[in-house]
Amino acid sequence: MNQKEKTIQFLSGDEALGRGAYEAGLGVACAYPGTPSTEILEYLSKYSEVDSQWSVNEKVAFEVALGAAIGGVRSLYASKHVGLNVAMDPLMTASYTGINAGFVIVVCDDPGLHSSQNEQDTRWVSIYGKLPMIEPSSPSEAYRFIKEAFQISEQFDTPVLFRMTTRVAHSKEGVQIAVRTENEKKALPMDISKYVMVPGNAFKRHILVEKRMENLSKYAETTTLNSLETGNSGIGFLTSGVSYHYIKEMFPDASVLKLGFTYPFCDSKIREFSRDLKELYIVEELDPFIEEHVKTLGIPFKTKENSYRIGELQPQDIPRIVEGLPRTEVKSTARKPVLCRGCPHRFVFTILKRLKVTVAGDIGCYTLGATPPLSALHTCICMGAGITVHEGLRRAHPDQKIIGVIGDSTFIHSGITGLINAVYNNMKGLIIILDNSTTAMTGGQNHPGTGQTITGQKAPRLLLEEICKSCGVTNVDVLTPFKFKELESLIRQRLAEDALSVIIAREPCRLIERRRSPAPEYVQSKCKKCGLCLSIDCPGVVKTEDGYITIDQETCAGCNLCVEICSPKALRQHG
Ligand SMILES: Cc1ncc(C[n+]2csc(CCOP(=O)(O)OP(=O)(O)O)c2C)c(N)n1
Repeated sequence: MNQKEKTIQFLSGDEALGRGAYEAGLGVACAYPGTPSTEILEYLSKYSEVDSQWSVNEKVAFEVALGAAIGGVRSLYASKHVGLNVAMDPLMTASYTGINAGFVIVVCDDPGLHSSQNEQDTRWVSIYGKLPMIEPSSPSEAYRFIKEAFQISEQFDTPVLFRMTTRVAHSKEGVQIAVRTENEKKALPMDISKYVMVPGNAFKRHILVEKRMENLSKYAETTTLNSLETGNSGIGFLTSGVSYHYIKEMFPDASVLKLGFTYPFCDSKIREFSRDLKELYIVEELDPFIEEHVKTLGIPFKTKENSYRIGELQPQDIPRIVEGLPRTEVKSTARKPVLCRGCPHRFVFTILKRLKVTVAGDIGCYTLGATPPLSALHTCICMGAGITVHEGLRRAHPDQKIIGVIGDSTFIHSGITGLINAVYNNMKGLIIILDNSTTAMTGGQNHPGTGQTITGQKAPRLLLEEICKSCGVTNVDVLTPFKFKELESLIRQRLAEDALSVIIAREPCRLIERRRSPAPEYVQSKCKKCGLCLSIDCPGVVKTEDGYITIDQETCAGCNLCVEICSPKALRQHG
């Protein structure tokens, strides 16, 4: 703690975790952005003692952090839940090698799909990967538990999974902070039998992994990460994570066993807890992870019915679970997500809609090209799939007009291998890289194509056009989507050719370049009420009650896309 720092700080769960890790002597931190985990690295990057990086994807982040831990420095990996899928290959074997200095794998789940493509429950990875799992329920626990995680990692020679959820990651709390402890760097390991996972070595390591799980089970019985509160109502709750706070809010007199060390389970403690209760309830968000295990212990309990497996738990769900009632349908009042005013992606999707092509999409702001009235993006599976699913669709329908789209950060993350695959396997078609020179979806992080590191230092700038050419694509064009007509005719031309082409639609995100031009002029007498200008889904073009439109001067960024597509010429560029 430096002298200027306050001892109590108001921190989000992500920041508190970062602070705790920093104080635990963290040396290397690697991540690829993803909501709700992004702020962990953003926070850590302000400490010069921590070598922080945005890695190009989660597998790379995992391996760099693991390498540093094997090298003898406390290290941390962070990603969102789906990011861990990308890193699963090294994860499964890191469980066998173990570590040299502490290694914590932070993964942030997103119950309720605030910003994700699925709702997977990462607690299962602890069983599959044979790794301990820690689960804080609040920012102050994230701060305290992460320190413990490094100790467990070193004591048991294991990577440790550390699961956050959106509510824990993004809620804020006053956290009492302390000073950083410097750890002595350990020597580089030369232990071939431990770190070279050829079958003979891996077999022996697997035996040790099973032994480690037994030892961790014993540890689970005594660790203070699992906490017991004895109430006086005869009702007891077995829970983990943020559900604990909802229970306390709704049933303050109940007994609660909160699992902060979620896996392996503390069987004796659970048995003892349930013994004197009139009724045991298991309350957990998403999957029946605790529930399935408690069934194997033969302990009777009550729990939520299946409708609660979907979506985030709310405090008001808890009484309904106790009363055995199904979940009430949550009425969504969320506003419709829309591309920002002046967003360059809107130009591309307006063209694609006009061309009536099938578009294999990917994940980023541009996924909003799928929302009506644009409705011009037809698949979105995972990062990188814009290129590979394009190939699959074309293999299924070689005669159809199919285009693949992908963002710049996503192209570097996992699009390049798909492009090499397409070239190698003689695929034809058109890929459009929507290059807004940032990772906009997660708040505008740098990546190799921006020429800056996480701390804003200059880095060699990766040129996407050169990468595409090196992959073997011969038709590579770079064009700003603001040259609307040129871009449209280039797309038409490339679509008609019997070749594989890449068009890089390059224009910086409006949130980086806050450039605004005057709003266009609207001549109502020329307006045919055809609705073309409304079809681009721009928040600046507003339909009036009499069927005409008005340009919202406050909202309009002056991109003039509406001018481009207004065939009656009722809209014209200002001045
Ligand atoms: C495996 C995985 N990691 C991270 C994310 C979170 N995420 C979604 S899209 C995206 C990148 C968006 O950047 P880019 O491709 O440049 O598109 P933009 O949003 O800038 O249009 C990220 C990091 C994710 N969904 N999946």
